[in-house]
Amino acid sequence: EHCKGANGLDKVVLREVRGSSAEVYLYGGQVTSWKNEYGEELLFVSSKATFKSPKAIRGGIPICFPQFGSHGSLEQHGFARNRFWSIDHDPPPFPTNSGNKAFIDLILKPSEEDSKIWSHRYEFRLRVTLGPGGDLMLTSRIRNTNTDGKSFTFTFAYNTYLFVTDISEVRVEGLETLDYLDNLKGRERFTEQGDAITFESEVDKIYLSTPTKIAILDHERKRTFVLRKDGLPDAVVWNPWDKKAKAISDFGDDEYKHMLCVEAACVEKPITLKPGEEWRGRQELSAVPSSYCSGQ
Ligand code: TA6
Repeated sequence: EHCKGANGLDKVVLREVRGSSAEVYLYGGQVTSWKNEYGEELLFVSSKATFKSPKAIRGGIPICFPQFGSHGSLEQHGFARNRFWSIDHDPPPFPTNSGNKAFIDLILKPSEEDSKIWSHRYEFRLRVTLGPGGDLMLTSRIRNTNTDGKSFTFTFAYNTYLFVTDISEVRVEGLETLDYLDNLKGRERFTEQGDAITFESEVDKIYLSTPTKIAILDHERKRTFVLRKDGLPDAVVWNPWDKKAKAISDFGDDEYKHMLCVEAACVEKPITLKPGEEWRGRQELSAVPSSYCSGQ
């Protein structure tokens, strides 16, 4: 279903028979809503989000490409998140069959203006799929279509804003004992302690070479998000906490209590594609009652 969203921006709504749904804006190729079969919203979008170019939509799943963060010559998190994507009506076949699932294919190619800031030709295909159980899958395929023989290099993240009931009651499992780069300390490298991760102040870390499965436990709601990833070795965890929240114009002062970014990413070792080569990166999210997950 293709319709108009906030500020008249085009969006696509995916619905699954049991009642779960997702919304994808062509602006940014950005998922802004993911609801379970009870209609409960699972992603965080700020009440102050602007839905207005050139600012990226604050929440949902912005796509960071071709640069994650501010390390590099491009604007923070690259430009994919504030470009207008198109519906890809005839995508090349995917190896995994999307079967009877609800999905939409989007595509981003560089405009002439874009070529001035990043002088490469590419085709970025994004498939957003809502699985029969309400799982949300994002698959990115990025192809180097340069005709001048040049390779290009990029970093990437699915900047996923999860909605949580109370950040101080949230636990992340799967990242303990890993090395991380601390964005709050100039990307210095540290090693995480042995316990599951909990939150009591600002966090902005890039965990390196993580397991493919990360669990985010929302104790208050007795809900566990399970994030699975493929082709994306790193995982970013971010919460701005109170002080940083106040400094972000499109983010409410107290909203940090209700969000946590956990992001399948590729940051430490950038990806290089030769002309004709394609890279694929996938993030899959499911939300299940916590009891369901215990002991796993
Ligand atoms: O994903 C973590 C992060 O890179 C943080 O460093 C923080 O700045 C956040 O993204 C938000 O960035 P943004 O450009 O959307 O304000």
